[in-house]
Amino acid sequence: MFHRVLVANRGEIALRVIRACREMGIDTVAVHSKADEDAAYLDFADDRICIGPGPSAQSYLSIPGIISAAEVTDADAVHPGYGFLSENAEFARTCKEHGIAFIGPDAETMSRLGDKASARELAMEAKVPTVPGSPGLIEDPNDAVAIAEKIGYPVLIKATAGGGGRGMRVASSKISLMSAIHQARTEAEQAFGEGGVYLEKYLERPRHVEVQIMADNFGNVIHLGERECSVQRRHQKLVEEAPSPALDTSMRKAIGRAAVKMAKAAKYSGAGTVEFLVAGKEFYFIEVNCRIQVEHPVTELVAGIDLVKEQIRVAAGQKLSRDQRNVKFTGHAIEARINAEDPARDFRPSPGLITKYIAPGGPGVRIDSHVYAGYRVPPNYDSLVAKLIVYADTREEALDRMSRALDEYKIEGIKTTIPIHQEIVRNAFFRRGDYDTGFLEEFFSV
Ligand code: MV4
Repeated sequence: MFHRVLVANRGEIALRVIRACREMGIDTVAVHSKADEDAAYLDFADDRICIGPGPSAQSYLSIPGIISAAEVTDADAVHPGYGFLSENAEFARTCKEHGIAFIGPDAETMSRLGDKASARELAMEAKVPTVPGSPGLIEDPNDAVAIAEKIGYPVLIKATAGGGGRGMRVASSKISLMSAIHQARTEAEQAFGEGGVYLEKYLERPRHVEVQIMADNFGNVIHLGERECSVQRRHQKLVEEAPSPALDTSMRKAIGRAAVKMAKAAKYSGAGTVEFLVAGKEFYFIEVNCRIQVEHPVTELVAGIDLVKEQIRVAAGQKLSRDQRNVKFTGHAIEARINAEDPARDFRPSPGLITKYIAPGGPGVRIDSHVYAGYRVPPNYDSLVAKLIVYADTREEALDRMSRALDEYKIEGIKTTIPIHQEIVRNAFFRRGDYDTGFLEEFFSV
């Protein structure tokens, strides 16, 4: 097992990783920027090291900075958390070259899956259902037109370097397709320095369902069930739940198997997420995320597994702690992302000093957060201040528990997303499980 893990992240996920390491008897080093130097969670690590003078995200994005920090602190592994360098193949490769274990899949797997068109091709090869569309990148716009006429408009042009909703363009006719390809290319070249685009049939208001997978370095792969992630705004998720109210038993089984098939085809190792769009009774692969995700706690609660500990174990060369038969799902979990944003003002960021902080508790309530009264939310990073996760035997009880926990939650000094969560959890459609990716825009005019 590792001796010392460098936690290459900040905020709640840094604390989440520190907690897992502490329980496993592994020393931790927390890195921090100057802007984060007073954050109390840094004291939970065994050691801390400043990796950047500036207030911006740059410190946490510096490969030389993080590698140097690992070397001077004698860390034998790096946990990248989510965001920042977590899906950067070059970072994973550099860690390896320096004899530091990267807690995640290897660089080759990450670059193959990080390229969306290439991930899609791999899914097709593995006979995992994909959205009808181009077999690979679009070379000639005339090929795209031919495909679009065959599958029918509207179609969606996606940047292969994109993902998470960036660099997409809908087209409803031949003319608009020609310009969509051109625009998507130009935009992708600008944003990612990679102009490759591919085409998919445009699905109207699909559901976003993702499957948690876990793999070791001996070819063993399991799934830990799905998460329903359709409550989002501008590609930022706000609520996630497990299991998905959209799936019946047979679809659940099929989507889990498809995710495992995809992970095996990619020779995956570590924790990952296979994303699907669900439309009616069909599901289609769209992307793989090569990291632990923000919403991983809902899976931990229903599958009874600590995903961060398991990531660390498999990165240290251990076999998966259980096989698929030993994964049993019970109950229902819901996560509400509490962001420092003002939902009444277009979710404008609301950083600043937290003057009062009372967190909910009691049965079935979990809070993953690094904040407290007296903590100043810096303006430079993403606005997540806490994840409120509830667990109960049934979905209905979980909804009531969430409602109760949100009522108990008192955060003053900054605006938060708590009020909109209270509305969502009481919304009749949401309570029925009758929602898709258009839900928030439709009901909350956000
Ligand atoms: C789509 C789609 C409709 N049809 N692909 C957006 C994020 C990226 N991961 C994939 N996305 C979508 N891909 C086809 N062929 C609609 C979306 C989409 C979406 C997907 C998941 C969650 C929220 C979304 C919001 C708008 C659009």
